[in-house]
Amino acid sequence: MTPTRGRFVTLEGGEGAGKSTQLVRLKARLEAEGHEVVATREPGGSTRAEAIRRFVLAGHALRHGPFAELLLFAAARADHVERLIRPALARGAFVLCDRFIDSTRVYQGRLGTLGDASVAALERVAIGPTRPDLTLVLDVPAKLGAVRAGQRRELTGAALDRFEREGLAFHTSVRDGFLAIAREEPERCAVVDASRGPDVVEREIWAELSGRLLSAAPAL
Ligand code: Z5A
Repeated sequence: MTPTRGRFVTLEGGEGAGKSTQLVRLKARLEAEGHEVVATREPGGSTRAEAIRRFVLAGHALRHGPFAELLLFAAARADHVERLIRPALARGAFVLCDRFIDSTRVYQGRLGTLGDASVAALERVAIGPTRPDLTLVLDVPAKLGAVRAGQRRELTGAALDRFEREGLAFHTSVRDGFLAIAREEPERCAVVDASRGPDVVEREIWAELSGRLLSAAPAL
């Protein structure tokens, strides 16, 4: 019997937008409704992709040029999709992914030097037909995102990664890039004002997800 396909939800936005925070809350809420939920992230999510994540975020890939970095994001994604995301969707699970194709479109495409065509070609190869059903774009002003990311670093003691070293102008362009994608694909993307408190943001995310996906989701 062909398994019922699950639902694929991605969370996107600039640093400090609250993606990881909301992913945890959304997972708990869906599980309380009786759904199987697989929470994952990019770059990463599979053993090989996590190894690539460490290499890329340390800035090692960029030393070999922006094309090498783009190829590594694509290689990580192909492995992640094949080993984790597709099997989970085939079981009928909800897959919640912290960043996915739109991060590449924004950071490597719109803000990079490679052009949209290379990014689009590698996206097709890496994901095939496995596209998000819903993308939640968590939107915050870049300055607020930077403050929040700084607070999180203070708590965790993590060092600045290759992207966090970029300045405010870069992160403002990141925000504009995500908003532009959401305008281009309104049927897939929902923009959520994430500058508000986490409970309000959680409620709006739930309203978007349940309105767009839940009535059609497989009951487990
Ligand atoms: N990248 C790329 O270039 N190309 C690609 O294809 C992919 C990624 C997939 C990965 O970073 C980097 O890789 C990313 C793009 C690039 N770089 N940047 N910038 P990451 O995944 O390690 O980091 P991140 O996505 O930027 O995560 P983040 O900074 O942790 O942001 P977040 O997950 O959106 O936020 P958070 O951890 O949930 O919250 C941050 C802090 O704010 C924390 O202390 C929370 O308690 C607090 N918080 C959260 N929500 C709220 C609200 N609503 N109010 C107040 N405080 C809040």
